[in-house]
Amino acid sequence: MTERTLVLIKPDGVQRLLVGDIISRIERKGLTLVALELKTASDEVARGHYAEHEGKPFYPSLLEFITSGPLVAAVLEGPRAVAAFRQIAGGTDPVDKAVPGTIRADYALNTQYNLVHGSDSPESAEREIALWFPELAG
Ligand code: RTP
Ligand code: MG
Repeated sequence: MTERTLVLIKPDGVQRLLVGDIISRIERKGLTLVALELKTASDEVARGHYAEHEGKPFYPSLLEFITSGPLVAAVLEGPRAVAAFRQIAGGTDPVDKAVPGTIRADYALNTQYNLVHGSDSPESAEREIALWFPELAG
């Protein structure tokens, strides 16, 4: 059964010229790009996207970071797309958790500036796709 996931290449990935590399990894994994767009997150979209983290100590700096410049938003499709993208992204902490060979382990040092976001469940994916690509929701 096919599944969709919402991916962001965060502003650090755009600034560091890693967009091509990250998209290449997605394509090599076999996930299909359904939507791909350069966007700058409004405060409203950022708050909606990271609502689950409201109140946590890192929330204000997370909002500032995610709205700090252009990012790439994408919808990927494929079997187990949610887990498949999180596998190639690696764990949240790029040093302690991400396994070598993953995007975060290979290119990041810092838990905040960890280059990519991937939905954490099919339900989150539905919600996030509706937020970032309302024309695709449903
Ligand atoms: P994401 O939502 O961005 O895909 O990352 P994730 O599921 O691996 O991690 P999550 O717990 O959802 O955290 C969301 C993002 O918040 C930043 N963060 N900073 N300073 C910190 O301790 C901390 N913890 C999380 C990261 O940018 C993380 O990806
Ligand atoms: Mg998350």
